[in-house]
Amino acid sequence: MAEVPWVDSLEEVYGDGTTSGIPTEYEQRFQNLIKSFQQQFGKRPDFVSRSPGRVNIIGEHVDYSLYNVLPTAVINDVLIATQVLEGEDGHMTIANVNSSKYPTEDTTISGKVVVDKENHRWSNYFLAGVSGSLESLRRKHGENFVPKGMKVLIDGNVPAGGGLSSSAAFVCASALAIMAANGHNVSKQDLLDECIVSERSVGVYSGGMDQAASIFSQRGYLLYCRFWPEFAAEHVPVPKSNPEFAILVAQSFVTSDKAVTAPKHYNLRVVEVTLASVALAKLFDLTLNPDKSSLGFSLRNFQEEILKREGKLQQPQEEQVDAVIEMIRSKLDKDAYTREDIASILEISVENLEKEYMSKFPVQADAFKLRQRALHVLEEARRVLSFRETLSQSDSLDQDKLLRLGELMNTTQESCANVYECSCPEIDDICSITRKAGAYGSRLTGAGWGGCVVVLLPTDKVEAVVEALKKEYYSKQFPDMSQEKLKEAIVISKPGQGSSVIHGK
Ligand code: NG1
Ligand code: MG
Repeated sequence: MAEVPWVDSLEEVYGDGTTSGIPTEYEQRFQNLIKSFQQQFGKRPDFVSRSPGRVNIIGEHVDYSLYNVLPTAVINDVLIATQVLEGEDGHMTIANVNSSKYPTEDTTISGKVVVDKENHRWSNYFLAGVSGSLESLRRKHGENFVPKGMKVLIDGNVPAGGGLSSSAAFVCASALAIMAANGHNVSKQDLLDECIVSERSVGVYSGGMDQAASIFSQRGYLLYCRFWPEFAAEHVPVPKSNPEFAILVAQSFVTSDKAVTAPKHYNLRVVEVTLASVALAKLFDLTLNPDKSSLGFSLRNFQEEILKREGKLQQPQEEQVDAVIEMIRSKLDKDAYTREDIASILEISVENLEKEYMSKFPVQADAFKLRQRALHVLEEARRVLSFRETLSQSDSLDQDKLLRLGELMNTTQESCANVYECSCPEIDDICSITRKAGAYGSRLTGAGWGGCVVVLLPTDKVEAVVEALKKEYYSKQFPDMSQEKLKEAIVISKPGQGSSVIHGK
């Protein structure tokens, strides 16, 4: 059974490193899961796999262009209590603690797992986890390998479509459960690769940040992720500060389900930045080798090749990024490009353009804003470098540095709203309310078009900011909202622990 090298205790997962123990609700939720499992399946689970949601502090919509990001896991997670069935290979019973909303499903895995994207069922994300893991298990055990049968009971408390990446938490916890059930000693890096592939099977050109944060995060640290030339994660301690600061996450309750809206939003942006990369390469008479991004060509790849040719690879990262910003400004001079415009730059037919860049996942658009999207990515990459630099300048942050970090976050929001066009009026509203009430900075976190806002603020302003949000946002938008829902709306977030297997006790 479970061979994964990262088995955590409940304390390691939910404690905060002090003696204050585990939040009662989390202790209870875990015990209830074990109890319900026993009631439903007549036996204790063999183990529980777990993977958390994440909040991205800075670096929005740059992971799929292979630039660095700075997220961290949150405490909210997906738990999968699992029983391994001997002699019933391939048979999966998939149940949820919330059975009225997510009824139990039975399925048998034999050949390739195809996730039916058209028919969006709650268990698709579990099957997505199965599909990625299975590919890797079959590479090891042969084409005909069938995974062990499993009974699983799932309990997730990451708000769905709320910007904290419930989907990555679900897919990563599922993939981990399959690996553990089949006795596979998976590394975090391999699990990450599988989960990125998995999430693409749901129909999204996923970047990789969410799965990385869900899998690799460590309690008390932010996770600095590099995607170029290979994925690498660095654990950045959260610095002490004077004044003390807090990170708050506020839900807009505008949900944007990426699996549904991707052709006009998320996947379209992936296509736009890919087209910007290949158009720039062509305009600079440069040949790019395919890279690991969804469509094979990223802006980071373009940066590397063009600066190699110009002999500038020794320059600091900041200067390299600035140089590319100038190139974008000088060469991509149209406000919007049609399919014909882009085909003519690339010297291919419109038909081939569509086949190569718009067929795997269809996109719905006639105009492609190559300059604006590329500028957002490079300028955001530049802000991530500044943010990281400010964090590491000294052991402790003072007021000036906190203001600087806040300003970087605010500039990200402006760029997301006006240049990348991935915000929405409700998110803009929350950002301005929190800033007026004393936050250093606030911005959308995750894909946007809804979801939530991450706020950096002095600890002594938390109360004022929460009050302002209740009064100026929640009670205006949702006058009938229950107290319970309101409790879910705002959380003070502490960097949490990444995926692990918890043995049933
Ligand atoms: P959400 O939609 O919040 O899970 C998405 C992508 C990330 C990243 C952000 C934008 C997936 C699973 N997640 O996050 O990789 O690109 O948008 O920075 O596709
Ligand atoms: Mg998601």
